Order: sequence, then C-alpha cells, then structure tokens
Amino acid sequence: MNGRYDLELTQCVRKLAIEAGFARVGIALAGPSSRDEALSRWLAEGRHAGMVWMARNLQARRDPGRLIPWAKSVICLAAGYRPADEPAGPEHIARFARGRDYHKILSRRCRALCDRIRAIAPEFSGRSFVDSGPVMERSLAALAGLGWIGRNGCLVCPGLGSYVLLCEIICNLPLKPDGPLASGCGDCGRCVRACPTAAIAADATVDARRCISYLTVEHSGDIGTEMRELVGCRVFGCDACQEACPHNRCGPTGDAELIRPHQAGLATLDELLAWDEEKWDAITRGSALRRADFQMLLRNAAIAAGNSGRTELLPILEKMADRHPRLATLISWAEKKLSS
Ligand code: B12
Repeated sequence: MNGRYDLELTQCVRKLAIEAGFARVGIALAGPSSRDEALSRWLAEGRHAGMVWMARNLQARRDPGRLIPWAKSVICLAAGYRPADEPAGPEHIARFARGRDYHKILSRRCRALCDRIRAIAPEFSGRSFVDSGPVMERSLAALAGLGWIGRNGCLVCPGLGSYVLLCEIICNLPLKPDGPLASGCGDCGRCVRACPTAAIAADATVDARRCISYLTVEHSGDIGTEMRELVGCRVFGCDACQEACPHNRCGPTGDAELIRPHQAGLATLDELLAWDEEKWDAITRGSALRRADFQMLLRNAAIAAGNSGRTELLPILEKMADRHPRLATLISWAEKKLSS
C-alpha cells in the first residue's frame, strides 16, 4: 500500500488480466467518465435515434461511482478481433459479429478474472460489464489509457488499432489509476470521408440516425429509400470508418476465441435470403447476429440484394416475397433496383 493506492495489488491485477486472456488492461478511477457536454448534446439532438435507453440513468452513465456507490476503481479491459484474413472477408457482416457473441466470451473471462482477484484479495467486490448497463465504455477505456478516442468515435489502441472490444470490472479495490494517452489521429479525417452516410460529427460522435450499424443492428422499423441505397450490401453492422483508419492497416491477428468464425457469421447473402425463422433461430444461437431479429435480418438482406447488382438474385427475391408478404414493398424496391 502506498498512500491512497495499493501498487502491489495493482500490478497483480494487471498480470491476472493478461493471464485471463485480455490484450490490454488499464485502471480508471470510479469517478465521472464522460465528456458531459458531448453526451448531453448527442442526446439533446436526438442522435441516439431509437435507443431511448441511452437517455436513462444518466447520472450513473456519467459516473460509475453513482452506479456502484462502493466502487473505487474500474479495471478496463480490451480484446482484439482483427480477422486473420485481413483485408479480405465477407463485407456484408461486420467483423465484430463474425465469431461467437463477444458478450458471452468476454463476460466469462471477466468472471474468471474476478475469481482470481478474489483469491489474492478476499476483500474484493466487483461487477463486470460487457456492453451492458449504463457505462461509458470508451470514455472509461480512454481514461484508463487503453487508447485514444479516434475521429470516428472508436477507441484506438496503440499497436492494435480499433478492432478491439471493451469490457470492465467496477470494483472496491484502491488500484492506481493510469492516465489518458495523447490522440494519434492528427488531422487525417479518412474515417469521416469513408462513412457512406456522413454520420460522423465534428466532435467525434456518431449520429446513429445515419449510422449503418444502427440501422442494420438496432433499428427495427423501415429503412427509408435514401438510406437503403447508402447501406450498400451490408447486412449486419458497418466497418467503413474503421477500414479507412491507418491504425487498422496492419497489426496482430485478434483473439483466437473472438475471431473463430461462427456459422451465422459465415452465411452468404444467398443463404440469408433463403432462411426461414426456424433456420434463423438454429443458426444464430450464440452469435451476435441475433441482436437483429429475424424480420430485421431479412429486411437487411433484401436491401443488400437490391444494392448488389446481382440479377441472379431476382428469383430468390420473388420466392421471398411469397413467403414474407410483410416485406412485399421492400422486396419490390429491391427487384426494381436490380432490374433497372
Ligand atoms: C450505443 C452504441 C452504439 C451506437 C451509437 C454509436 C456511438 N458512436 O455512440 C451504434 C449502434 C451506432 C454503434 C455502432 C458501433 N459500435 Co457500438 N456501442 C454503443 C454503446 C452501447 C454506447 C456508446 C455510447 O455511449 N455512445 C454515446 C456517445 C456520445 O458516447 P461515445 O461514443 O462513447 O463518446 C464519448 C467519448 O468519445 C468521450 N470522449 C471523447 N474524447 C475523449 C477523451 C477522453 C480522455 C475521455 C475520458 C472521453 C472522451 O466523449 C463522448 C461523449 O461522452 C457502446 C457500449 C458502451 N456501453 O459504451 C458500444 C460500443 C461503443 N460499440 C462498439 C462497436 C464495436 C461498434 C461498431 C464498430 C460495430 C459495427 N462494426 O457495426 C460501430 C462503430 C460506430 C462508431 N464509429 O462509433 C464497441 C467499440 C469498441 C471501440 N474500439 O471503440 C463498444 C464499446 C462495445 C464494446 N463493448 O466493445 N454502437
């Protein structure tokens, strides 16, 4: 113990985190984490689109110490998911969703890490989060020095790039915090220009209403004609702003467990178009693709087909229209687009 922080315990926790399979670990204080002004503006301007839950529990979201009153530190963790076959790969499913659902993999690792910390520090009490709960994961990771917030809003880890997924353990241990890193983005702006829908704002936040990731993963209603065209052949998520980033040009292959392909992540567009609900249910189990329900996935696949330029998909679309009358208008848009 040295003053307020336990340096020896901090070193042990770092070591255990790496042994638990995380590529990076850093510590933040359990205090205010978000750039309040940017978050408030984002919400006030409705850029969270239909994600109404983002506007709830704001006090806790801004400060993990409000979420968990006994918290002292946040152990921020990152795992890489850069595919082995970069830069190639199926464009229609974003990289984070090609393997097994990362929430399950990282949650299990966090639980194992908690057990190991408890074994050396019986007073340990902690709660882990993987994209769950009102937690600003990127801001906390930036505070903990895991990387910097890129121009596209993504956390960029030196040496790994932005193909990293984040999770954290909010705990009662007095761990020594790390400090934020300087930005490595300079005035590059490639990500901003690469975004097909101009969704990236000047303050490095994203307008979800325009973000293809939001439209294909979170949004369950119709996708308007202007956006349909811009979605291109993407069926689930979008990596355009990350693909353009020079920090992602090369780097180590991601975590073996995260990048091992899941059968859902391997599905071709032709296969997706032919799925019925039973098949969707069987194939997407254990995959992040399940975040989009069956209707959403079909909707996305029909849009991708319309934008694909592949006229051989016309008979498949015709069969699809018979099976899914609710999608008739969209399918007829796709057929017209292919025939024009
Ligand atoms: C809502 C959400 C989305 C929404 C909105 C995206 C957005 N940019 O806000 C949608 C559905 C569009 C989305 C898309 C994606 N997402 Co998402 N998403 C989230 C979620 C649940 C909340 C993000 C949030 O709070 N947004 C609100 C905005 C205002 O906050 P923010 O982007 O964090 O910005 C703050 C910081 O930048 C901070 N800040 C800026 N500079 C600095 C400097 C310092 C020092 C500090 C402390 C803070 C700071 O100020 C901002 C305001 O507070 C997080 C998980 C989580 N609980 O955090 C995952 C998360 C951000 N998503 C993730 C991923 C992988 C993606 C996609 C890449 C998926 C894909 N391929 O399709 C895209 C990327 C799009 C993009 N360029 O951001 C990862 C990001 C990993 C990384 N390396 O950054 C996260 C962390 C999930 C995870 N557990 O790994 N996502």
